[in-house]
Amino acid sequence: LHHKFKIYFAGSIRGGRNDANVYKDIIDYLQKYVTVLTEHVGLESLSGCGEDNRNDTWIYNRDMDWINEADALIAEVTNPSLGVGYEIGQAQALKIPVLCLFNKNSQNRLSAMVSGNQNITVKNYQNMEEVKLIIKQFIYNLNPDS
Ligand code: 6IA
Repeated sequence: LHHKFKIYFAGSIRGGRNDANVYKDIIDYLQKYVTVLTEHVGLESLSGCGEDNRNDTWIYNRDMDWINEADALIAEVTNPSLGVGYEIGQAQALKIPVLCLFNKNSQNRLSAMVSGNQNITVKNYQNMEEVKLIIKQFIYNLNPDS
């Protein structure tokens, strides 16, 4: 694991910010080992309307550039989000490895467009300790030499 490794972290913004604290914990953990391109996703100050001083075209273009640059995409998918689903599809089209994390204590059911996709890794978790182990294994599998 090394900091040159770039991770695009995806989590719901306009889809709802109920799990923003979880995104922040995941980003904090990732940043010990790798570069996270999207640390704003974990900002508690980012409301459901988000970075309102920037327009949506700018946000879309920047995020697509970052996905292009990323070595892998990790998405927290418990709270449904159109943007996160779109990013997962885009990463997959670019053949970038994708890990999706789903809290199995949630009442939500994960979209079959994610859970049924054999090309991406979907892991259920119950707590941050499990998330950390899953992430460590995923990154290690991508880059066992580091
Ligand atoms: O549909 P959603 O808003 O839930 O999509 C969330 C996903 O799209 C995240 O993983 C982000 O990477 C991306 N995304 C959505 N909105 C933004 C944003 N500003 N800044 C950066 N990435 C974003 C918020 C825009 C806004 C609410 C003015």
